[in-house]
Amino acid sequence: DNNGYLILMKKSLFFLLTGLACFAAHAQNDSASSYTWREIMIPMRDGVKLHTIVYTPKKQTEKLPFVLIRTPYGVGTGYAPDKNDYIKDMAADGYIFIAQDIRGRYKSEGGFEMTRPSRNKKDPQSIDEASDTYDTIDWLLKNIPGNNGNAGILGISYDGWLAIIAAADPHPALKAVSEQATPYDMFTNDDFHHNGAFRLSYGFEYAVLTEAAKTDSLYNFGEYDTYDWYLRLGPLSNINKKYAHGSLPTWNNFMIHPNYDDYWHAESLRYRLDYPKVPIQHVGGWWDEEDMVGPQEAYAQLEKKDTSHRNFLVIGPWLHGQWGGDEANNLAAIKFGQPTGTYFRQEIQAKWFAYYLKGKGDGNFAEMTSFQTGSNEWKHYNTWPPKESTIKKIYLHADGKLSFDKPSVNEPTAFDSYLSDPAKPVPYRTRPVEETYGQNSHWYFWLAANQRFVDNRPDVAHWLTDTLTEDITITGDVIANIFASTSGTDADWVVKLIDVYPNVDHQELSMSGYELMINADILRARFRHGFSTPEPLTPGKIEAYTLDLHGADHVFKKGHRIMVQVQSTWFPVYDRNPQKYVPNIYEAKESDYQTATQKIYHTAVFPSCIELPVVQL
Ligand code: PG9
Repeated sequence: DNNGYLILMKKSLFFLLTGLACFAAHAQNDSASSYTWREIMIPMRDGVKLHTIVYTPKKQTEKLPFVLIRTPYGVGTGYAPDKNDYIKDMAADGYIFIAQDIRGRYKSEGGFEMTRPSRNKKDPQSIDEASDTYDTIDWLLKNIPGNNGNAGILGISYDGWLAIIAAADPHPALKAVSEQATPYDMFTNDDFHHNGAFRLSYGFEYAVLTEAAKTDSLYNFGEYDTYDWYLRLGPLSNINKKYAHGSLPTWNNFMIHPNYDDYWHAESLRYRLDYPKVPIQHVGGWWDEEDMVGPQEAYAQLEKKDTSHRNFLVIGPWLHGQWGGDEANNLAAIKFGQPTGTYFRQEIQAKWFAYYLKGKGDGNFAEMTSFQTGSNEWKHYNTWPPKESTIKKIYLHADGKLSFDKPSVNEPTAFDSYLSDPAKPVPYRTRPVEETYGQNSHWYFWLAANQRFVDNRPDVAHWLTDTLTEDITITGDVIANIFASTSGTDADWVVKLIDVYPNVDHQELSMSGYELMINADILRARFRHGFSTPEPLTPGKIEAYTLDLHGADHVFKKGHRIMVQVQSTWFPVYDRNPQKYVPNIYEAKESDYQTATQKIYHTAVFPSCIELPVVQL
């Protein structure tokens, strides 16, 4: 319901802008809290001091471990640890909590650098976020009495990235890490690009948020529906020409690094993670609108070298950070029938830290804990993806049909076609597209929004199964294999896998025919042979495109249908592809943007399909 939306939205905004880490500045005088706090400046190896808040239980009867949260979003407002929904279940066990502003943000000294690259270890004065965490832990062990010699770190999103970076180069006292919604690689996934397609509104607004000032800032668009603003903007170069004037370092880097080059490698976890050096838990949401891919990829990469069983994955039915404070009985309109967020914080997060930092509990954690949607049950897997799933291909057919039968026709006309017009791009969510972190923003839920709002657009193709006569469970990775051609020389392909609810739901009318996206992603076709080697397309040539749609754990229920949608714009979260090949899209001119006729094939030779990891019962 709408009220639920609003409450959740405000909470998410609060989490983001105050960084979840923000325990109480006023807790010192809070007689109802069992924690006191003090504010200190901790010196790093290069002399820069970081603003840090130390929260200690008022009655400490034993030596306690440290739990750190480091954040760019500002510490010092919010609630005491035992009043903060994110960590209150841990606070009940007793820890010394540490909240720190990272370099260059809020009350810390030094300069901020977006997802700062690794330091040069030959230079002892050089710093990065791992060395700042190392120096902080070192200082705490020596200067804060009553500690048990262990430290842990957790955090969501940027704070989660900071946690995994600390684990990549850890202090010996660091014994437990929970990275939650970390970005993995900003060119291939997560906040700034997906498969090379640029996240325009997110990239611009996030650069403003963190780089326009030392504290968080929102851009003043002067209008409510930013879809109009971004469309009127025209070519991307206009951001600097008209508005930012070169003042946002991250935006400037977007403009000069159009391909997957050393700049992107330097900040990517792909090149920074080796093996799990400390026990690490990766936590993510199936509908995380910002960093859904990060925890899945980081887990998969470390798992290859996890010889001592220290690498774990947890994914729930959540939007970005929802597990950090919400009961999460539902995600917008989608109901789970139980408080999945509370369960995570009490049964998974608190127990994880109690075991690794305090030796409490049996340490019997599942390799992968997943909240399976559709069935609405928690599941535990010994491997991820589970070996029990087998790939079944679901194929596109003529007349908008989707089925497990491979197409047998071979007529050259066996395709669906649409005209993609960059002047009228498909909105990624219903308009008005409010500023990402602005008032009343629906940004947070867009991946779980009803896709019916676009399924009858002439520039969105769709295919649909018959009504399912039995449940179909998919657990594992979903991959799209699309055969397509374009009349242009570059293109974007967006593929969505959708659960279509029954036409009429008498119990809950608003869910009738709901089109819930289960997996979706975008590929910028110039990068089909590699993200560092863009290549133009040949007009009319049919090519195979593979899109990793990432993990799912979902039951398409009997009575539902499965839908696939394909489109070539997803605006303004993704910029418009000019559809004419230019060496650098960030330097494209207005006149480079052109319409293109897209064809998606479904013949025996070009059988477009989605690979589903089906669990056979
Ligand atoms: N998604 C945000 C972010 C993380 C890391 C880098 C840039 C952006 C966040 O919510 O913190």
